[in-house]
Amino acid sequence: MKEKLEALKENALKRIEEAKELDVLNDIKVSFLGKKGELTAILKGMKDVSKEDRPAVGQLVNDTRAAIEAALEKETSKLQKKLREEKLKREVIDVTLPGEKVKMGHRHPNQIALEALEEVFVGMGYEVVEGPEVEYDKYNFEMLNIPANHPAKDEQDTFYINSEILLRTQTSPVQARVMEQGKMPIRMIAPGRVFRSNEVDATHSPSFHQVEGLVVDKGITFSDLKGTLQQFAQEFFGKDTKVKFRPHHFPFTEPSAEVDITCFKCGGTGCRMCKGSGWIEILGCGMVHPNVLKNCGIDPDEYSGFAFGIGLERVTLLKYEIDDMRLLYENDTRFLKQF
Ligand code: 2U9
Repeated sequence: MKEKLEALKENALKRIEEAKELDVLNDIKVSFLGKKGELTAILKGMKDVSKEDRPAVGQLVNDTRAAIEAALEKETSKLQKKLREEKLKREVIDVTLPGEKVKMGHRHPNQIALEALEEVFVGMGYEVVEGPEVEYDKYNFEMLNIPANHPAKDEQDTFYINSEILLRTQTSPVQARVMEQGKMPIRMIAPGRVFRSNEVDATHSPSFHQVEGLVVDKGITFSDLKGTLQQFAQEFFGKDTKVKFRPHHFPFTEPSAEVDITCFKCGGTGCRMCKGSGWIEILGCGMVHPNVLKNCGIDPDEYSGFAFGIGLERVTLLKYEIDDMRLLYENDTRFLKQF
């Protein structure tokens, strides 16, 4: 028995020493110490050992097991250390290599123009308010004094979801919703995406952006509107900019006007930018129609207000002298990063 155990130990230690992989060490452990292992088999034979030899043989079995276990543990940690070192060597990082360039995004020219525009109006005490792009006919047309037979309501011009719901054609419904809440005074701008069934060309798109403004308080007059827009034009296009109000018609304002500014390129003498006229049209405006005030629950005998609408793409194209609106929607970074 003693010789058998000695031979077994020697064999085990030799195999452990020769093992080059953790899996092999595990196989050795199973084949000697496992349930069906060689040492376990010897233990089972203890019943044949005489009573007086049993303690000594038992001790020998335990010593053999301990020796094999110790050798396994030592070799396992040796192999683990070796594998770790090899892995570290393999994964060594050359910190002197040039890094990969992180591609940075860029604000869209529309967004740059919008932020500049917001800054002007926030500076005058206006709030920036946003609203839903999918609207009720009621807020987009009815409350704004746009009658059912108005051409803007034609399916050729407006994207309808159903007879009551549509994609807003202007951001005016945002103002209608604010007025409806009845908190006076109101001094707000409503920027956002609007939709019209337009064919795509250099100056039109089925989806574009507007910034509309609204002021409602006691005693607001057309002079307030003129002064406000004059201030805006000077801050946004340059301090020498002059404004001109031309009578116009909108269903939601009365009186209404279109506003031209002196050409910021030639200063008003006439150039390619202003098509020789010296003036550039930039927005529409007017005094809020009494019907609109009434529709939104405001007493027109007590309150008055002015409103204006700016096509964001239009001022972006002007500000950066871009000659085709489609460039704003193509998201070509070679174009976008110029601004
Ligand atoms: C309320 C009452 C009145 C908003 C206004 C305009 C004039 C205007 C155009 C600008 C460029 C449309 O996108 S565009 O072609 N808009 O000329 N918009 S007054 O008037 C309002 C708004 C809300 C409650």
